[in-house]
Parts: sequence; C-alpha cells; structure tokens
Amino acid sequence: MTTRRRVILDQDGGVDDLLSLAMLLAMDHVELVGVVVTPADCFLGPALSATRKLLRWFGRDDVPIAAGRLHGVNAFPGEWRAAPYIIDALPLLNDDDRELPPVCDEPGDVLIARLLREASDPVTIVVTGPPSHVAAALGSDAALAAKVAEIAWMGGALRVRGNVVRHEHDGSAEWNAYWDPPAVAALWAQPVPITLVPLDATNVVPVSMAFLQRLARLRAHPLADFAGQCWATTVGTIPSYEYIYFMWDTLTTGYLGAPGLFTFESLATVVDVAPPSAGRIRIAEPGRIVKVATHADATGFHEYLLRLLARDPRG
Ligand code: AGV
Ligand code: CA
Repeated sequence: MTTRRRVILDQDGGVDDLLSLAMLLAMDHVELVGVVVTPADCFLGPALSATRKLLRWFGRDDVPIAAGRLHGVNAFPGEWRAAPYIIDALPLLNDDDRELPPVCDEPGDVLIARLLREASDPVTIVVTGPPSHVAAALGSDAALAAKVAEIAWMGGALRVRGNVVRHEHDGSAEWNAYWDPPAVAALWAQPVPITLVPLDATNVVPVSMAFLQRLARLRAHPLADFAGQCWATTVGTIPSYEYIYFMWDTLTTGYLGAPGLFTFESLATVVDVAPPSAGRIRIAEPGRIVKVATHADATGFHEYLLRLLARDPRG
C-alpha cells in the first residue's frame, strides 16, 4: 500500500476555495487531515456550512473543520465575501439528509498547531486564502516548522501587476497577501519550504466559457456538475482585470496532483507591509528564498481537471 500525502487545507470560502476542497477530496494520493476556514474572502457562516456539506458529500465526517478567529488589516469587499451563500445553496450540496459534520471547538490556528504537533511525519499545508492562521500556528511553537513538509500558497504577484484596486494602494499586491501583510511577513520568517503560486501563474487560467462547455459535456458526473455550477456564478461580470475570475486556488491545489504543469523558479523575495504597496511580494536580494510557480500550462491543467472531476463523490 502506498502512503498518501497528508494535507491540511486552509481556505477562505471563495468559489475556487470550495472547489479546491473538492479537488483534494477527489485526489487518490491525498489524505485530507483538517480544514480551516479563514474569514477573509468570505463570511464565516456560509463558508463553514458549504465546507461541512462538501465533507458530508464525500462521506468524510472524520475530517476536523475549524473556524478561523484572526482578521486581517484590509477587509475584502462584502460582495465577494457573500459568494459562499450561493455555493452553500446549490442543489448538489442539499439533497442529503445525513447530519452535517461538526465544527470543532478549537480555532483554526490551534487546530493547525495540534495537527502538526501530533503528526508523526511532516504534513503539507495548502493555503488558498491569507496565511494568517498558518503563521500564527507556526509562531506559537518553534518546534512545529519541522513538521511542515511544504506550504503551497496562492498569493502574490511578482512580475505582473497585483489585483488590489483600492485608495491608498499602488496596485502591486495580490489580495491574499494584502489582507494581512504582517502575517505574510511572519510566515516568511519561518524555516519551512514555501511554494508560491502567484498571479504570474494564475493569469493564464481565467474562467472561460470554452472550458465550462467542456466540463458540461462530461455530464452525469456530479462533481463536474458542481464545479460547473460554481464557476458559472463567476462569469459575466464587468470584464475589467479587477473583476475577471481566475482559477487561482484550483490551479494552486492542482500543484499537488500535477506539479509537472508548472514552471518553477527559486527566487529571493521580501514582503512589503506598509502602504502604498502593503502586501506586495517583491523579488529582492537579499530575500527569503521561495519556490515560485512563474508559469503554468493552462491546457494541461484543464485536462487534469476534467480527469479529476469525472467522478462521483459517493464513490
Ligand atoms: O486574489 C485571488 C484570491 C484567490 O484565493 N481571492 C479569490 C481566490 O479565492 C481574492 C480575489 C481577487 N479578485 C477577486 C477575489 C474577485 N474578483 N472576486 C472574488 N475574490
Ligand atoms: Ca481564496
């Protein structure tokens, strides 16, 4: 028997965060050991509810789910945070009479710290929102960094412009890093391997009608249907860069199943914490070395998704 890769997901309830959870649950080589919901690009209530319904769908009531308690410096827009209300209401998550799995009493950072402490082998952490709870967990006990195999984080914009469009900001930051810049700086100070999937890579995978049509043609696969419905809620908004929905988090999660789709560079980086570039991750010497996905194969990623999603969560 091959051992599966043990993974903690720290997500923030967005459409592609919840799809990332579904992807991890669908990966045969991954054992999901915990889920944290960071109250960043979501309201906590519907994001936790949709998370519990996804785990119920996959019959994984055993996976601990924790609510995040930390709040960043720069709040996400309310319209974006409301997205999980829609996902939580989709028919595919609501045709089930079984009880929902519980939310544990521990807050997110405490759950991460406990899972690491109790792990006999290093654990991978996939972060699809701001890394505040991961940084807090590692900051709580210096012995925990050695228990981290790798942190794969969707964040940053290195050689491309950011996606923060705000007063008092120069547009150089990506939102997951902008929400809590000091937490990113704290994470950068931790001796753990970081793999960054920034906008440089995710810019090649906008949600496109062409891909949604291919997904639709899979038919009769509930997971593909669910993904299509989720992404359908993101199309048709104003086609300015700020509002185009990319497959940010799902591409990042795809790294676990198909690392060959990415071009990586080892880069020295620093984190800006002060305005007007708060949350910018810039290439600079001397800096913290991170493994950066600077490009991705969009066609290959689409093929990978079509294979991964052509299944029924009920097995
Ligand atoms: O910056 C990308 C991150 C990803 O983790 N999030 C959305 C993804 O979950 C923030 C974000 C940027 N632009 C957005 C975002 C938009 N137009 N709508 C919702 N969230
Ligand atoms: Ca996210």
